[in-house]
Formats: sequence, structure tokens, C-alpha cells
Amino acid sequence: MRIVEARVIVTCPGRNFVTLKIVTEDGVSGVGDATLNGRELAVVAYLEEHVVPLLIGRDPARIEDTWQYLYKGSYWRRGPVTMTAIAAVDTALWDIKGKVAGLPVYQLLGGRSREGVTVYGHANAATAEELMPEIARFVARGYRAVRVQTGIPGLSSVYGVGHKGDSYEPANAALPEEAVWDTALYLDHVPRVFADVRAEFGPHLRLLHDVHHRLTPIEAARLGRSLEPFALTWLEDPVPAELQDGFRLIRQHTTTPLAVGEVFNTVWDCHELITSQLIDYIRTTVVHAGGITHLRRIFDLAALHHVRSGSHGATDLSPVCMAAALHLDLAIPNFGLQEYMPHPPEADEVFPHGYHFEDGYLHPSETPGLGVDIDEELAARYPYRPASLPVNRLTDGTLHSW
Ligand code: KDG
Ligand code: MG
Repeated sequence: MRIVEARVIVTCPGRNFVTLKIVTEDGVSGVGDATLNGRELAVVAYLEEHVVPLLIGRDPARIEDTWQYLYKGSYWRRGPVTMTAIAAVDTALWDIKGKVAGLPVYQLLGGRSREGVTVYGHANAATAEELMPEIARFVARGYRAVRVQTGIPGLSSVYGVGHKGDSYEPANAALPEEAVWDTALYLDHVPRVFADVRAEFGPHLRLLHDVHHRLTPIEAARLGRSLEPFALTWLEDPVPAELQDGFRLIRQHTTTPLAVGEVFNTVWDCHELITSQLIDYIRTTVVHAGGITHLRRIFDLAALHHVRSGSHGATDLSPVCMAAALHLDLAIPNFGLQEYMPHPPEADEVFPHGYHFEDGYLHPSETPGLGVDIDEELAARYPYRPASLPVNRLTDGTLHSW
């Protein structure tokens, strides 16, 4: 069997998504997510100009060999654009393999290691008072774990605090919006919020918080220590993570568990974090970390070092990525948590899928392959819209990060 066609489909049902569809000479097709938030068209060009011509005529069954060929054969290894493109190919090939075998992909990965995939949702609110009903909404729907983010008194907008409701969309303007950030206000406010949340919801609800890379290691250590009484499941992205050694300093000072990895794209971004046991959860996911093949490699390394998975699952990862992530989540021994932000209805219609939420768990589709597709006619009705992630400046105007 040979690959005869590979199409790159760009659509914007509520937000931009890039999808690769690979078709074989027998008419079997597979899909892969290729969405890189705010840099979507760079991946489109990489795929169309450099990858698709290499796929035509290849054997779709050779997943590992194709992965190695695209990774090593380009000379220029790694990087988010390259690895997102490779991920899309890899995911589509696993989809095809499942369809050809007549099995859901998780069966090809070793079968079920659990009954369902425990997910966490995002409770966001501008104020601490508005936050409690938001968290209660998740508890009422059966969520066992909730990420808690609030506005900070004195700051007009805070990255990662979405509007009320399920959708979380930080890429909100064609050119990046700019906000002001103040670490002292933040460090003062967040422990008070968690004290209130624990008082209201008791000790058993699993709570998470995302710092969005905005602290230095010693500031993060202080935050982690001040949150210890509230027993978070994880503190996410406490510092920018290019310097893996930064986590060593945080680790020396706090027992609050640490999660990182949504911006990583290979095992080389986290091998020190994992092998030195500097983190507790690795948040790499299918679309940005080289597909199912490479993510499995990262998770296997993590399993050896007491690190569990906690894959990124915000709405800028398409339902194709979510479907693929769920198959891997179900199969690996060291699954921790899966982030889940439901997509808006128009995105769900463009990407018909069989995974479903029930009682705090997501369950992948039982149909052969990934159990997700793209409705290309419908997708064509939602043209691409430029959208960028915002930036933060400190009060004196210095560029910070998010
Ligand atoms: O594209 C960036 C978003 O996916 C990111 O800001 C979401 O931090 C995020 C999270 O944890 O979901
Ligand atoms: Mg995050």
C-alpha cells in the first residue's frame, strides 16, 4: 500500500486549526493535527513545501521509519514548526494503521491500562467571588480536578484567565495585545485565593494552577511553598523552561508538585527535568511533540523516573489531537491527568469525533483508528483569520512574557 495524496486543510471554526489528511491508494485516509497557535501558516508551508512531496509513494505502515526520515533527514532537527509537522504525519499514519487493522489506536499501543482518562477543566474568574460558582459548576458536572485562575487586584487583564464559560482563547487579536504584569501583586494574591477555595471545597478536590512561565526560580519557590497548605495537584509552568536547571532551585524549596512541557517539542527539552526528577508531570502532547511515536518515547522515559503524564489540551489543540492524546493516555502505565477544554460547537461539527466525557473521565472512540475526522466541506466555510497570543510588560515597560 502506498500514500497517494496528502492535503493540508486550514479552517477557523471559532479559532484556527491546521489538519493534515493522508490518503492511501486503497482509499484509506488518516488525519493529524498540525495547529501551532499564532504560527499556523508556518506549519502549512513546512508541510506543503517540504513534507508532502516526501510522503507520496511511501508505505503508510512504516510509521517509525517515516518519523526518523522526517526528523533526521531534514538535517535541521527539532523546533516547534518542524515537530508539529512531523506530529501531523505521525498521527495520520497511526490513524491509518488502526483503520487497516480494524482496531482503535489504543489497542495498537498495548491496550487499556485504565477504564477512563481523568481530565481537569479550567475554572476562570475575574474575581475571587465569581470563582467559587465557576468551580462548583465543574464539580457538579463530575470533574475530579479543576485548574483555578483568577484576575489579580490591580492588574486590568491577566493571561490565562478566560471569560466565564468553557472556551479559553488567548489568541485574541491579529497583532499581539499588550498587558501589564506585576509579580508582587500576583504572589500576594494567589495563596489567598487557594485558601478560600480549600475552605469552600474541602481537601479532596484536586486543584491545579498555571503560572504561565511568569516567575523566576526563587519567586516560584516562594509561591510553591506558600501553596503547600492547600495541597495542589500541580503548579504549572512556574518559570520559562529553556533552562532546565532552574527547576532544581524550585525543587530545593518546595514540595508542591511541578508540571511543565506544553511548549516543549522533543524529549531533549525535558530529559534533564525527567531524569533528575525535577518535575512530577510532563505536559508534552501529541501535536507539538512529534506525534504519538515521540510522545510515547517521552512518557516511557518519564515512567522510569516517577514522572507522570499531564498532556496539554487547551482549545488551540484540535479534536484530532485530543482524540490521539486519549488513545495514548489510556494505554500508558504512567498516565497522570489530561487537560480538557471542550471546543466550541462549530469546531466539534467540523471535526466529528467519537470521544466523550462522562463522570470526570474522557473515553476515546472504539471505532478503528483515532475515531475523528474532518468535514472538509464544512471546514471550507470558515476561512483562516490571523490571531496572535498577547504579551506582557512590567509596569516600567520591560517586555516580560505572557
Ligand atoms: O496556545 C497557548 C495555550 O494553549 C496555552 O496558553 C494554554 O497554558 C495553557 C494551558 O495550560 O492550557
Ligand atoms: Mg499551561
